[in-house]
Amino acid sequence: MDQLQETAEKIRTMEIRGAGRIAKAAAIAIRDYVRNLDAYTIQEFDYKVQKAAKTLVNTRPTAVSLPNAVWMSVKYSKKNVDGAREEIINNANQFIKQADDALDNIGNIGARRIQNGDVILTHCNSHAALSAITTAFEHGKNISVITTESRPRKQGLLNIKYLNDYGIPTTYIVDSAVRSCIKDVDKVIVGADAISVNGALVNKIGTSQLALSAHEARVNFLVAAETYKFSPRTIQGNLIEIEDRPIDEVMDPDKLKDLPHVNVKNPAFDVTPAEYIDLIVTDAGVIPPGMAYIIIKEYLGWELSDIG
Ligand code: RI2
Repeated sequence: MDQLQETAEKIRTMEIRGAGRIAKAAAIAIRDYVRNLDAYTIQEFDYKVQKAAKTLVNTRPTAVSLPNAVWMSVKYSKKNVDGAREEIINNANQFIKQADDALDNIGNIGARRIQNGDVILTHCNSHAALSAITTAFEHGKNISVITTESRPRKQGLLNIKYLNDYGIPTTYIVDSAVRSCIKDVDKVIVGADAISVNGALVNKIGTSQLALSAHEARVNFLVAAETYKFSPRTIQGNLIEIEDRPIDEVMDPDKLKDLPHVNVKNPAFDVTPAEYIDLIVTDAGVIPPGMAYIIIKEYLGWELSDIG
């Protein structure tokens, strides 16, 4: 369990971050845990697997990719320990491959939506959004990017390093500069931590303000999201929990000592309603947000709506 606990801690502290990457890290952790798990009975095996799964799922509450990856991995039908072990290892490996393939597919499908000469605005650091952007560039499209800083953790710094390595011209702006820059933008492309059955997007805090600005300026707003980022539980009316992160990500708590009337909030995500989203680029193809239910039904299934 030590290694699994270590991965869980890295996800919780965001040493491993990004909705896709935490899902993959969790699938690897559960696979490796199960591989060496000692259990005399299937009941003991099941108890330990469920406990390990919950340890991973409870690290971050918002990105639905995490419970989807874990619950897709730990399902088994065999009634003996070795059979169940093998099934879980196979499921996890399948998920890991699916996650890698999904990023490539999103790159190719998303790149077709990007035109030569486009200026693309992105927010936070999304591998899925960057896959579409860098693939378009590799296909010879002459594009440039504007990236927000993405306070408080400044994931925009990851974007400028990554895009610079590709040789893609990139401009770095503070989050509050979005509205003044939106007139220069052809498309917004962001990632997703979760997409609900009604097509609403949960993504890094600031995404919904960006979507409002894009809507006002009639700039297309695209979301790049693997099918496993759709939330089956929202079919049953469950809301997606928004993670509140520690305030020391925003400011030094010592500065508050002499300010007894001041409170600091640090919500990590916000919700962008479906009406501000033009398209969702998934690994299964491009959909309007109103088709989110189809993705959940076809690619995730009802089973996950009870647990995931
Ligand atoms: P990919 C991130 O969450 C950002 O909100 C980003 O847009 C989203 O995950 C998707 O990222 P955080 O872990 O899976 O930085 O596309 O809180 O890489």
